[in-house]
Amino acid sequence: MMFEKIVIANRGEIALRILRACKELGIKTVAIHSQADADLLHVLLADESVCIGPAPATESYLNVPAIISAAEITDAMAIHPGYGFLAENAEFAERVESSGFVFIGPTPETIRLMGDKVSAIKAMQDSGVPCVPGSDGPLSDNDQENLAIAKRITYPIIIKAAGGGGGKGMRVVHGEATLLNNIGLARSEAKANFGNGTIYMEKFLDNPRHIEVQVLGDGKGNAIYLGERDCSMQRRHQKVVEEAPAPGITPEERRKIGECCVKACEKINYRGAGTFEFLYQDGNFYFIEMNTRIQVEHPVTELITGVDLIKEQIRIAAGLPLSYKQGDIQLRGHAIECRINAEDPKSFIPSPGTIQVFHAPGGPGIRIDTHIYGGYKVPPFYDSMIGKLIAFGDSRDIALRRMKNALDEIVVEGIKTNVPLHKEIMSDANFTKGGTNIHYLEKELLSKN
Ligand code: MV4
Repeated sequence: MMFEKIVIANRGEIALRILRACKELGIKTVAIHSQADADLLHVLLADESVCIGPAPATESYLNVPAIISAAEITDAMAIHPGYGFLAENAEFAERVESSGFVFIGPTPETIRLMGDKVSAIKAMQDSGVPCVPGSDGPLSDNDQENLAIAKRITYPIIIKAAGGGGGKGMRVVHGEATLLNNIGLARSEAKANFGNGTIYMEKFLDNPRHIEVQVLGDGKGNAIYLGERDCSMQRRHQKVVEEAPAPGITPEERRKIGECCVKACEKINYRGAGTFEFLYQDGNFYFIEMNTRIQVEHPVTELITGVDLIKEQIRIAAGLPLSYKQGDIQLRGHAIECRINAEDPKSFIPSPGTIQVFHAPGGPGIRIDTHIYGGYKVPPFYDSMIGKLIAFGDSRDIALRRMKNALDEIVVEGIKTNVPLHKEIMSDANFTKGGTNIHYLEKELLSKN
């Protein structure tokens, strides 16, 4: 039975994306927003809107009681968290469920299992997903043990926080002399940053690509994979460009790693959309963490599979079966996504303000997921991403050509954006060849300027 009304507990382009999926499914929408976001496009388009607090996210989009109250006073059935904010917060998912609403996402248990990087790795090892050689569990406070683990793994090694992820709380150690001191520092930083001093160790991979696998699970033991995305073009753990499929990955590699992920999903009864993050180096995949949310870059997968991932999330949460069997998933063509940020293209300093002129690019294979419009005021309180420009084509070359043309067409006046950086990336010889690794943008492309 499909929901009648859903609360969209997010803002910006993903809130608009969720609203569009709801409208296609005939579901009424409730837009919650902060006092600074009353002029957001999805707020203007939603059936109902509720102001839940002042601008700061802690007092609005992270304000659990206010979000739950908004669902109660509008008599909604479910809450979609989008990405960021509370999307991977197990306590929020629990509060939503215990308040009588459906959390559109995995169960709180699964969110917690994957939120702890040590238990996530253990779960993956138990179902045969290839992981990075490492400590296979948390580091004890026994110096001799830790020295022996690092020796077995061989240097350089990387120390990570179990409560970390997304690049927070990592330390690379190149030799035995500094290991124990770094373990001590990592443990105290983990405790300070995540309230959890648990740390673990892995072999440090020095030139990996970042490739992630998209999955959908119905929560009843069935799951499918929808190919992979290459997200290696990143700066300080912020993705800039993503694409699907990953250049150079063969159909055989795709099938093998995809089936591994599906087996893991079936074993834990995974419910909803999820992403398995891998490092890819020397022809091998190494699992590093799992994201239990829809991701910013989901459109590139939608374009090469024809699957609407947000609609699937909502259907799964409503207890409906997956719309597809694995055999239905055929990848066609290539998609590239450029994240458009309101920031200075050289300094990356955020550039909020009023958009005087906005002209969206178009033509065959061009999709733009954005909430901005002429006259919209980009607030300074939140993430600087104002949209995603995605180009699809039968080949990577066509997608690339279409992206370059779209970047020449797009007009955003009144604020600075990183469009010039995207033009540079799309014309870069190595990016054009495909397969650049996670260091390329910072070490090669940006260091040239
Ligand atoms: C690594 C690694 C090299 N070796 N683990 C960064 C964020 C989080 N996803 C894990 N990360 C990394 N883990 C091992 N064993 C390098 C990174 C890394 C990275 C990974 C993916 C995308 C961008 C990155 C940027 C810097 C470091």
